[in-house]
Amino acid sequence: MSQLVFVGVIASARSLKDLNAFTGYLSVESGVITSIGTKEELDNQKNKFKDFKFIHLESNQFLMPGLIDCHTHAPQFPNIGLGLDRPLLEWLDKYTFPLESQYSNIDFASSVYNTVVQRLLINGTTTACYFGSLHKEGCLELVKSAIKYKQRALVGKVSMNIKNNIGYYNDTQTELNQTEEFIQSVLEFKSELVHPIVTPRFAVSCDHELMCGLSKIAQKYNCRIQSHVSENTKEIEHVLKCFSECTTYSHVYDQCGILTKKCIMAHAVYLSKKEMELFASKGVSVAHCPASNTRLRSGLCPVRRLIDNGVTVGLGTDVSGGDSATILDAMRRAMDVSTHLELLGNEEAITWKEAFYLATLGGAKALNLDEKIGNFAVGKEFDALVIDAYSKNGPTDDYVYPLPADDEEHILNILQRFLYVGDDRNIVQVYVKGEIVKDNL
Ligand code: XAN
Repeated sequence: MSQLVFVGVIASARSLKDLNAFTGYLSVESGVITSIGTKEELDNQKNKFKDFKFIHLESNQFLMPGLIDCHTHAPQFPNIGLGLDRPLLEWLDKYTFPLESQYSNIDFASSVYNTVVQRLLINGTTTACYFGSLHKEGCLELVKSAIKYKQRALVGKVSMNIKNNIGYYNDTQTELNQTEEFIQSVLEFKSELVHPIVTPRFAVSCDHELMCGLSKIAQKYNCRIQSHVSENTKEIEHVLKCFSECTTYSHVYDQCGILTKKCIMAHAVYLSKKEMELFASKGVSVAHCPASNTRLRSGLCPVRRLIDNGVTVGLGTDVSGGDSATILDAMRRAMDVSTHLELLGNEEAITWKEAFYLATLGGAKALNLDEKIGNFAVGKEFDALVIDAYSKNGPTDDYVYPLPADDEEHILNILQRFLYVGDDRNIVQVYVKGEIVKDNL
C-alpha cells in the first residue's frame, strides 16, 4: 500500500463547534494517518518522506474526511425518486415491500448492490450503514459488493415477523436463525471494513419476542443494532396500540434490551424530552434523515434539540424514502429543516460547519467508529476526499468573488462553496483506508 503525503488545504472537524481548516500536510502509511502539520514542519523533515508519493493540492482543492451515511436502504435504490406520494405506512405497503421482496433473486441483488455501492463511493460516501432486505443470501451479495469496491460498511439483514399483505416476513424462529447465520457468514469474510449489524425493521414489523431475541444476538456477537423510531405520527399511534403496556415508542425498544450504546435509531422526529434523555443516558445514536422526513411528510426533526439533550447524531440519506443518494444533500436538507424550525421559533438552526461535523465525525460517533474514522488525527484510518471547489464542468463557476482577503477567508470560501453547491463532480478523489476508490484527479 502506498505511502502518501498530501500538501494543501486540510479540513476536518474536531467537534461540533470546532472545524479545523488550515494549509499544511498530512501523511499516510499503510492506510493510517501518521503525521499532520504545517508546511514549515514538512519542510523541516523532507528526508523522512523521500519514498512517499506527494499529492500537491491546487489552491481551490482541499482534503476532507470521507462522508458517512448512517442510514440507507440498499435494496430500495431501484425505487429512488418514485412513489413519494404516500405517507410512511402506505408507502411501505405499496412501493417498498413489493420491491424488497424481489431480493430472493440473487442475480438481481448482486447487480443492484454493485451499482449502489459504486454510486455511493462516487458521491464520497466512504462508510455506509445499510438496511438490506429480508433475504440472508441477498444481503450477503451486498456484503460482497462492499468488499469488492472497498467501501466501509455495516450491513443488516432486515428482520420482520408481523404479517403483511404480500407475505414479506418470516416466522420468529426463522428470523432468529437466519440473523445468526448471516452474522456468522459475514464474519467468515474476515473483512476489516465490512461488519454485520442486527436489523429489526421497526416495532410495526416485529413483535416483542423477535426484538428480544435479536437484541440477545446483538449482545452475543457484540454487534451493532439498528432500527427506526418515531418517524411518523400514525406509526407511533399504531405502535402504542400494539404495545399498550408501553408509554412511549422508545419504551417498546427499551424493554427488549435494544437501546444500548451500539444502537442506531433512524428518524426520531417525535421523541419527547424524556426519550431524548433516555437515548443520551444509554448512548443510543440517531441517524437524522431529513430528506425522507420531508418527502414522506413525516415531520420536522428537531436536530438541535436532540444534540442539546446529549444525543449523538449522524446523517442518513434513507433512500428511497429519501430522494438523494448523497450525504451532501443530507447536509443541506438538515440545515434547511433546522432553519425552518428556527423560523417557527423552535430552535437555533445548525450552521454549515455543524452540518460538516454531522456528516463526518458525528456520523462516525453515531456508528461507534470514531476511534478509527470521522476526522484526521494521527493513528486514525485514512478515509478521505479530495475536493475541487471549482472542478471543470462542475456546478460552480469560479467568479473569484468575493475576493478573498487572506488565506483563511479563501479556505472558508472553498469549503462553503462545496458544502452548499457541490456535487460528485467536485469530488475528484476518494480514499478508504488509504486505498483509492475514485480517481478523477
Ligand atoms: N420504517 C421505515 N422508514 C423508512 O423511511 N423507510 C423504511 O424502509 C422503513 N421501514 C420502517
